[in-house]
Amino acid sequence: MDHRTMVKLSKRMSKALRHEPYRLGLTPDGAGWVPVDDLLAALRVGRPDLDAVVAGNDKQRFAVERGPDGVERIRANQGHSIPVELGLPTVEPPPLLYHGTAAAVLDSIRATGLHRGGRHHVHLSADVETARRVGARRGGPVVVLTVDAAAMARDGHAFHRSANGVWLTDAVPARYLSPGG
Ligand code: HQG
Repeated sequence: MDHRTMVKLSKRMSKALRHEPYRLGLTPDGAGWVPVDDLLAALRVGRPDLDAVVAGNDKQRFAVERGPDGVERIRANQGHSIPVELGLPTVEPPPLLYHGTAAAVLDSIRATGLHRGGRHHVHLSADVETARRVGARRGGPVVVLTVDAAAMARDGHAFHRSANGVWLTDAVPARYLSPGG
């Protein structure tokens, strides 16, 4: 499969597993898993293509495993808007984390902090380069904010790390943010 086709299928899989499973007749369990065969049927794709996307995905967005019932299942590692409980443990974050976003929303973030919007968590990156890439998805000028994760953890904010290395927290009050990364 060429790169473009792979990205297209990855986006369809993300949409199906994170945002619109019900529209496709899929019913994820409480932790977001659906049988691989159901996803293949819903998206009308073959197993080799799905495997190629899971294995070759630049951000390791998907996990495939055999469930307790012996059925192979798949879920998105993060980024859901449907209600799921990923069961990620609370972990100690590194002292600093980063958030890349559009320069246009900087004033709003300064005023009210980072909100999770339609997703379950605010997404933070472990390094500046990744944060810059995330912000660049919006088009236009990018800003990278530094998050004082150590202070947040000290103050009782919980952090989780998704299977693909994205740092997740409920919200980041403005006082923990500083411009630049
Ligand atoms: C912004 C991709 C105004 C926030 C990425 C962001 C990530 C505010 C947008 C993952 C705000 C939400 C998530 C406030 C937050 N005022 N704007 N107070 N608080 N925002 O897409 O972090 O490719 O839900 O800055 O790599 O951009 O999908 O979050 O711009 O890991 O796997 O509200 O999505 O992963 O946008 O990206 P998003 P995000 P995938």
